[in-house]
Amino acid sequence: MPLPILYSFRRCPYAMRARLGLLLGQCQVEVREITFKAKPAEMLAISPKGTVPVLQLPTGEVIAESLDIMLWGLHKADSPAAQQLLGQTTSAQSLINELIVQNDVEFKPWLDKYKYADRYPEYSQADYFAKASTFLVRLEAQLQQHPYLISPALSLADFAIMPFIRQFTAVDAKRDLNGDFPRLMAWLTELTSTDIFQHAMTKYVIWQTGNTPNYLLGMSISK
Ligand SMILES: N[C@@H](CCC(=O)N[C@@H](CS)C(=O)NCC(=O)O)C(=O)O
Repeated sequence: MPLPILYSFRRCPYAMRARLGLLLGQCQVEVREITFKAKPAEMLAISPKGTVPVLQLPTGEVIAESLDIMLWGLHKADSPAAQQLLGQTTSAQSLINELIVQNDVEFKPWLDKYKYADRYPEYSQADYFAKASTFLVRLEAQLQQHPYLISPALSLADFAIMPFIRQFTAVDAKRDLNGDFPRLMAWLTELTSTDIFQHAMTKYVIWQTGNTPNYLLGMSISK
């Protein structure tokens, strides 16, 4: 039985969240690491927009949005653990969705401008930091209420958002964010220390037609 194929890029936060979702959903997929300089024709043929991640199912269906890949993986798992991650109540589900939308629509564009401030001279890097921080303030407030973003238990929101907070902290690794965002920084350290994240960050050689396949195997959350 052929496996789904995931076109991925190790350092892309969207691809990271997709890999995490597939791991959490206990899905077994073939991973094809790409390079942006030479995107594989096989990937462009199924997803001409050319972004990663892209998941190609054995049925031919193509999922080319990271959040949809996470949702596919978790719905496929159909387990109590996956249900917990997806949110047990409609209010949990809507908070998960709201936080992820704020991450993707509002925070990520400010993060990109903060990271590449020299390309956006309208404002200073400090201004972009301040704009992006609005979201961090909200996450810090969430984490004051419980250990994870929406409740005492991990959810899709934690895994979908964490790669972007990690990217934000890496822009200026010398900047200490523990003073302003102590809970968020502890949360980030905890999540990036999990086996599942370490597994999601496995290094693969760039895929080429005919390569020996690399597989991502599902796993449960452990530290
Ligand atoms: N909305 C997409 C965004 C994916 C995305 O923008 N990925 C970036 C890498 S982090 C990409 O593939 N960019 C294409 C390029 O740089 O050529 C998703 O959630 O999957």
